[in-house]
Amino acid sequence: MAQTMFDPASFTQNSCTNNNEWTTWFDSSDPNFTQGEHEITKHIQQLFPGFMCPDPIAIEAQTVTDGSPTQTGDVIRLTKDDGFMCLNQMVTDFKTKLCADYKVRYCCPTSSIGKPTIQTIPPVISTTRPTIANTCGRQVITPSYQRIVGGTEAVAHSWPWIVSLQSRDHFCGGTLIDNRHVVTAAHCIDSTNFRVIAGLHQRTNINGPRSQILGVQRVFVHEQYNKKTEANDIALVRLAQPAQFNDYVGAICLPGPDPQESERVTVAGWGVLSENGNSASSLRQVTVNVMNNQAQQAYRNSFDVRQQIGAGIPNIGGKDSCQGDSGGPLMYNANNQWYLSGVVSFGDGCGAAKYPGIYTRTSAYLTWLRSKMNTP
Ligand SMILES: [Ca+2]
Repeated sequence: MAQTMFDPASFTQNSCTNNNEWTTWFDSSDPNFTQGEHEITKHIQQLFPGFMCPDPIAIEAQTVTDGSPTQTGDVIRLTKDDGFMCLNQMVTDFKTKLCADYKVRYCCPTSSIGKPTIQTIPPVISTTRPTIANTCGRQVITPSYQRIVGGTEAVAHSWPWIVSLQSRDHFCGGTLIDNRHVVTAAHCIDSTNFRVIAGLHQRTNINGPRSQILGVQRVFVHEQYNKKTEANDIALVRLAQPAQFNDYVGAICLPGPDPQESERVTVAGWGVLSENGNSASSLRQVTVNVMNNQAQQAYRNSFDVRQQIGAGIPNIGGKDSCQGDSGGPLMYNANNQWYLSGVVSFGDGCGAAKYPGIYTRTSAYLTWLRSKMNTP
């Protein structure tokens, strides 16, 4: 199968000269079985406006691992305007072949790199900020960046997208992805008989001035959620009334860039402080590192890196996240916006060394989430 590395095909590595130059490499998505693998030009322009240009001259694609796109056997399409697409999932005989992970870069006029394609929308200081790509994942109250083994109390309202699912008390965390929808873990849901509390810091202060108590209209649990293996541990909650966005309540971004091995990510929740302990009274946070390799070794039979992320504190163990944090966010900061990279799913105890916490990889479920968000 003919595979083009450059578009236009007549282009070569050395063609990008004179007043043009190659951008940095972009790897904005990971391959998965449902969606294949895509590095979309528009998406990259939105995600990395400082490193991209509005009108690229050419595109180059390579595999992330060995830089050799012609060895993979994937069915691909490459155009500078649309980007890179692996189409295995659309072609008979290729449906079961997982696409390799690709990265792309663009040849751009030097003067236009970093010139945003989309006009920057000025910050709206109102209670009705729209949840478009420019405003999601940005908080008014700056979070603590201290890295403390075992976690630390969060700065109040510095994670405005985190919500508490409560029946009698807090039982799981969740994350606002717009003003009507909360992402949580499938294993958190056994009925629709709970409330969602936004704008919360002290777990029990649900009648506080910044708290919003929101009813539940509908819950979508992933159809392939497997209680035994915790595969597809993701659910979407539709609120009965929209959350009011303000300085204390807002939405996180959906991926977006995915954190790579050993990169830092942050987990926050009211989860128990030690195994079989009590829930925390205030929201807590901990910074951990992506440890997919260790997760693979620790949970050989149940860890799938295409659909899950492993994260913990290398060599020290210490607390990562415990069961009370379930459903809450694994957050990744890229270009000053926070992304919902994972949903707290399971772990072997609370931060035992060599057993990273396991998170449902949100980027593998974007199509699922969007289809549920659009379901009446
Ligand atoms: Ca990729």
